[in-house]
Amino acid sequence: MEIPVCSYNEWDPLEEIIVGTIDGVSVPALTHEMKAFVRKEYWDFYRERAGQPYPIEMVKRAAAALDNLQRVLEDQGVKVRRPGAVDYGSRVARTPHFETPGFFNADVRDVLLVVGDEIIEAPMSQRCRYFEHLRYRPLVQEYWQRGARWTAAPKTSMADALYDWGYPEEDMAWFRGEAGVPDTVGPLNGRFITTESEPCFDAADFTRFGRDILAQRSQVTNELGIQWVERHLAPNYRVHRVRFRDPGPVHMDATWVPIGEGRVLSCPDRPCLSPEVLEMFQRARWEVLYPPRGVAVAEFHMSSCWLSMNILMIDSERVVVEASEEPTIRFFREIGLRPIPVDFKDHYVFGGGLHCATCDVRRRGPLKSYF
Ligand code: DAV
Repeated sequence: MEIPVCSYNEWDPLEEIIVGTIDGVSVPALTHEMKAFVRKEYWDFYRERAGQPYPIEMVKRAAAALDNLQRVLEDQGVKVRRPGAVDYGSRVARTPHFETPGFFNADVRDVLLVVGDEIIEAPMSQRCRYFEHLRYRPLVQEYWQRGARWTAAPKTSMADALYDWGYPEEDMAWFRGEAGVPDTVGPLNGRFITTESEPCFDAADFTRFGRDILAQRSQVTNELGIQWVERHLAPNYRVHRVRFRDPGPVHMDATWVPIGEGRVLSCPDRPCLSPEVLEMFQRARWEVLYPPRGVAVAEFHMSSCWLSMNILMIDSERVVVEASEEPTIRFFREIGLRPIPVDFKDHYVFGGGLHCATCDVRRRGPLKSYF
């Protein structure tokens, strides 16, 4: 039986991918942990509309962007799978520990971590995303029935103890990639919105380089979550902790982004602060490249302009990039890549770019040690 799932890195030739679906999204409540995620200028929007649908035009445009991405990928010879639509209406998610109106965005990369032939469902940490894995279950089960491995990491309870309730609101005002952030702010000072009461992680805080996987302690991933992945994947994979100068780290895929064997993009606003990791890349003669700042004109409710580097490699030559990011497109041409522009900025409002909204299922290439 041919294994339907196999991917070890972010750049081997892509054969099959999941593209997220946005239908059924509703405005999440501005819970404590979401304040470290949503830009302050939008807090009132989330306070006033929690549980309601987003403006229909906003959803339609994002859905069209996702459909368009599917077509572009298919034109490049990639098989695309989509999760089915869900209709949870304005239903409230209720567990023994909390209740909250839902969210369900399209960012499958945060929810599923594919390592080799295994699909790991991330336990997440934001209450509005508690049930998000359910959207992918029919697809994941199908892959499992065809021979893939399927693991659900211990589901985070998201009880009150998971959150640092004294986390200063003024620290939440700093946004990812802002200049001039004092060293005393939250994560820069070792303080995060999530505690260590139980393991939690989002899949997008892990970046795969064959046998080596980088892991970031962030607002949504804690040290226990990293330990869970580390011990689960040992001894076949080595997990390395990495830190960046980021006052609100959430996901690594607009911060440290490999584009092929030997080359990684580093966000100029969020330099790597881990000497051991930098040394590991230097020793293996990897080139660290600094892309230009994003320029897309879009509503960034939950992310920064650096979604420009949240790209998707079809192989180590073809890079799918947002069509309005002209400086980034030029940059890719200059370093010898073949950019494939796709109009995707209408999806940015829901927090994710081209990498966030997708999840590799199969890339052709062996498991290797690059370091
Ligand atoms: O730059 O705001 C975006 C990554 C979201 N999944 C940023 C990080």
